[in-house]
Amino acid sequence: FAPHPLQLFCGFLDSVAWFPRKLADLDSFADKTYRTGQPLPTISYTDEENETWGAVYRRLTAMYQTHACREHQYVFPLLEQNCGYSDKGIPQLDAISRFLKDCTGFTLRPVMGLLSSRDFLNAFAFRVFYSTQYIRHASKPFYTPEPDCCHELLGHVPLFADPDFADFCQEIGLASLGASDQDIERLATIFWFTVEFGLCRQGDEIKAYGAGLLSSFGELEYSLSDAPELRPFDPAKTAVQKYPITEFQPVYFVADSFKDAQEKVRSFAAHSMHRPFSVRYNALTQTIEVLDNK
Ligand code: HBI
Ligand code: FE
Repeated sequence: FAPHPLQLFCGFLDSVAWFPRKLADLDSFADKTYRTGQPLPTISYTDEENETWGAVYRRLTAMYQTHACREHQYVFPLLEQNCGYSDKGIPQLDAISRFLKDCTGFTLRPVMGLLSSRDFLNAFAFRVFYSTQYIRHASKPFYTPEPDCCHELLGHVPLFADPDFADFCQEIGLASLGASDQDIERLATIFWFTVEFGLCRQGDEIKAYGAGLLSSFGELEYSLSDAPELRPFDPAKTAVQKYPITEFQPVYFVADSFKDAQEKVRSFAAHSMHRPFSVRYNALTQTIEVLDNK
């Protein structure tokens, strides 16, 4: 056989963890719910599930005008116009994924539960987000310990439609390809304090952009009160900050902008991570190019 162009010899790849180099490689992750190219499954939600969604939707959207960053506020009405977002029922992943693809090239894949940090972060290198489709139990509409569709669709999705935020997420994903276990841990912590619980400076104000905040009315209120400690986002420091996972965060990190945060993560990956090569995403072929020029 002639070798496939992606299989050409790269000696240093033997020394790092396997990573996806083309989009369809994501199909080999542990969760085999979905294969590249398939339509996204449409779910029939029960009346009770749609009512839980409606209660969460009304409560959170009432806070977005005062608490959410401007990018989230800009995109949200577009999701109502284009993707069926409303308090009447849970919107479907297929329409949302097609909308995001038009905005920033992001696409969604369905997933049954938590992936490993490595698999979950690696997918961001391809602008792919793994979204759960189930919803929290109706008995506790304002609490969930695990991601559910309220968290994914109200917290994460709006920001993936913003070009600078999409670039920022992909930068974390690219840094995670072939990273050591210790570096994956550091990137997962950066992810936690940005994509999940990030605050950002907008003019004279601080606003929320993290999905964990934008999907929890209690913590959204708390995060912008006087109670928590705020520190400037700095990847080297943020990456080693300890955090609780079942209580409100005592510390939040504030980004100056998504562009600035992306630049900082890029520099962190180049100088503070231990990888014998660098990578680049080729959007035309949807493949990762491995560069031997570290
Ligand atoms: N898997 N499906 C899914 N959703 C997440 O939000 C998620 C995950 N795996 C790991 C993870 N989040 C984070 O805790 C970080 O490790 C990236
Ligand atoms: Fe999340």
